[in-house]
Amino acid sequence: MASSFQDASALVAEARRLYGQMFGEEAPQVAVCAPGRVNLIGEHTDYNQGFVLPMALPLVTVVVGSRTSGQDVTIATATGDADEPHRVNFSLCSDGSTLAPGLPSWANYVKGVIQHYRASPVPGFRAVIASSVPLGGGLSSSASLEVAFYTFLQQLKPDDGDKVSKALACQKAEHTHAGVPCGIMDQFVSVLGRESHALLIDCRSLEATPIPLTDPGLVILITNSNVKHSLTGSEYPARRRQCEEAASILGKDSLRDATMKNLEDAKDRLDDVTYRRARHVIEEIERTVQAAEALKRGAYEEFGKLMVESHDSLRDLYEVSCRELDELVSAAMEVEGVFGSRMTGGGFGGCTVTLLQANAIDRMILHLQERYRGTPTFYVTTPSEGARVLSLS
Ligand code: GAF
Repeated sequence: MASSFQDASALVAEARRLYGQMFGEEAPQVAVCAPGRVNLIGEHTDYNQGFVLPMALPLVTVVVGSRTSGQDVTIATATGDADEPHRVNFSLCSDGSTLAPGLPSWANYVKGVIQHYRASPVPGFRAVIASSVPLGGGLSSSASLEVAFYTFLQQLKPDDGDKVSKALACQKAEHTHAGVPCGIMDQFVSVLGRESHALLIDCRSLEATPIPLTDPGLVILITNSNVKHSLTGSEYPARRRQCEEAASILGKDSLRDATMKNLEDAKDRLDDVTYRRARHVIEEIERTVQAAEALKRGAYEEFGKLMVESHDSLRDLYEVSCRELDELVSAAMEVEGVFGSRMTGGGFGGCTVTLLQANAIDRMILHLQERYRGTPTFYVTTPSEGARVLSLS
């Protein structure tokens, strides 16, 4: 059966308990949360200024805490990796070296957000993190942590920016403090996600079109392969470089401006790998726009077909899938009532997303459990709201 997960109020209760243990009787002043995301289609297109179609999840990262009078920061996490300390202290009043990335690695996301916060300097604080977003599962646990902390800092000392500048600051934190040259998708949807809607995001203009996803006959199933995914290796930056190289050979600012005709005309000047990377991006941008149109019309068969094309392209041209994700997608496509399935997020492990008829959900989960050689986790999910302040009463 699908996994149950703690909702935001259960996570707040958990974080408050830990806060009480760490800081005595004093109650936290602020509670906020920010969601993880699942991307329905449009993979590795965001840093090429293309389109993406993600939705925010009910899986969230919660931060509770209080402003303090000094310039010291103490943060604890209820949900970090077992092999790293769950608590960190640092001071804000130094030469800045305490905000340099270091260990524990989860604290780097927080340090990055402090560094790029638009109303710096930030005051000292105490905070506790609790999250239901699986770590390294390709559902943007890191973006949800960044955006949750930014939202927390806004409660301590308001900034003057809009929501898009908030997403951009969190993206910068990921670049400078996690070393991942990511696009804007994850932070954007974690800030601006809308309940009952997916967002078609134009990653060049940073405008988003909400697309309703409320059909009770439709289910979105996330399957975590439980193969840990990490974008901090060299593969993600390498893909980004290959795309930039292809755009430059085509004489374009980005692959968003390139057509398949441009690519075919320049084929002799590109090596095979660069050609395949560029082809994935150019076709995936087109697929994403078509998929958004199909979703608006309720044309789920068409949407599903585009999802499978996207997966095949990520597997064969972009080479970011893995055996486990391929196995899950193939197995999902064998079930009656499925519309489409694909890997989601950066790749190299993590999750698949599957669109299916609501009445097919039980047989889908049973089938995947039977066919997948690993141990999957399932989330039946709906589009949720972006980052928000929570009640402490
Ligand atoms: C990761 C990145 F953080 C995103 O910006 C995006 O590039 C995605 O991989 C692939 O579509 O989640």
